[in-house]
Amino acid sequence: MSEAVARAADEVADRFRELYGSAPEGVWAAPGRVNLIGEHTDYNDGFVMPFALPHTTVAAVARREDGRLRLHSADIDAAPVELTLDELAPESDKGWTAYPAGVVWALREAGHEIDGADIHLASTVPSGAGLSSSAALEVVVALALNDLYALGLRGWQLARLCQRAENVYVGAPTGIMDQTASACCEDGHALFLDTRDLSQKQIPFDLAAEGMRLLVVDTQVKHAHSDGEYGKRRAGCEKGAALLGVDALRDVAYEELDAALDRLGDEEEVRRLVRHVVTEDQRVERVVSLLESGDTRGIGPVLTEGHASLRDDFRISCPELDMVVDTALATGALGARMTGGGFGGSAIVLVEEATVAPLTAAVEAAFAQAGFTAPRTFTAVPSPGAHRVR
Ligand code: GAF
Repeated sequence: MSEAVARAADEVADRFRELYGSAPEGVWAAPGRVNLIGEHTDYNDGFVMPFALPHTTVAAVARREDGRLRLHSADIDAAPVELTLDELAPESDKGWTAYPAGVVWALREAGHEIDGADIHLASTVPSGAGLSSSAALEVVVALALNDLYALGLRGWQLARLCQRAENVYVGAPTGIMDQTASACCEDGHALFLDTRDLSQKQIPFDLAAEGMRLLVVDTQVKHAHSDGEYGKRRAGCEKGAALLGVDALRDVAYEELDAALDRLGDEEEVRRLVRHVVTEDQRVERVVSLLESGDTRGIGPVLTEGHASLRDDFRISCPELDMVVDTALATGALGARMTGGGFGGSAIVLVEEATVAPLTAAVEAAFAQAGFTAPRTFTAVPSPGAHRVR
């Protein structure tokens, strides 16, 4: 376990005692994620390849027997929020508590007996940065309750319940990638996930050993998934699948893409969405085979292609994300692209170790010159998925 997580666990346990007057029964951690490749493919039954970040949400938790749920976050300077389990209702809450409360609601709705809980949370996952702070929050609560109530659910089952919490309780129409990444990723690996059946393959991903780094550049442009544009893309993809007579765009083979696009006739917007999803699935498969054949540097151009597709076909980039990508490529990056849902958030940059400093400086200078808020850059190291800390 990392020292940072151990320290965070001590802090949440201490604060839990102050807030609730007794010790927690345990402390759990769940990470944010960065997605290497496979964007907006998850709700099309396609492929994704995220890995867990060292940034985590930690939760100190104890059961209650009175049907009450008490929630507190280290970020909020107020008393715990108190809820009654029987009164939890979808879309009744627009604040941060909707995520943990939604998980409790989804567990109970699925027939699991949860009698109540006291929860104190703290997170180092930047919020609104496209790094899955919401999924980390959901998964840590799901895992803690799974352990305490001995529900016996596996990581992918918890991910499905967390997705349901987000879709139905919170009201954000997201896919399954982020929750599965947080629940199932492994230290030192990227997760090749088939979102249709949640089958998984852990792919070793140790860039430092090969003299490279993956930088995450948080543009500081906040994004939100419930605000419409994400849902519109999802609806457009579903329309494309319906027009093509398939269950999901995953079922359109890359080799049949041109014929499929012809069949879409003058549905120009749907054509662009379909082209992105089908080519993106193929990019994930290319990245997997490049990594498996030991050609890690070869994935750079594939990442960059992915950015062009998200920018031009899916149309979810923004000037700040494009600036990171363009500046990084002009400064010698092996590849770069936006990551996550889009409309802000973060970009990733694959770079030789020696280029990290000049590239970071060039991106900062470009942002300053454009009058953009200064970006925050860190090196992403594949880290453990959700686990019990103590
Ligand atoms: C967000 C969603 F939550 C994911 O499900 C996924 O669709 C992603 O955007 C885009 O790949 O993170």
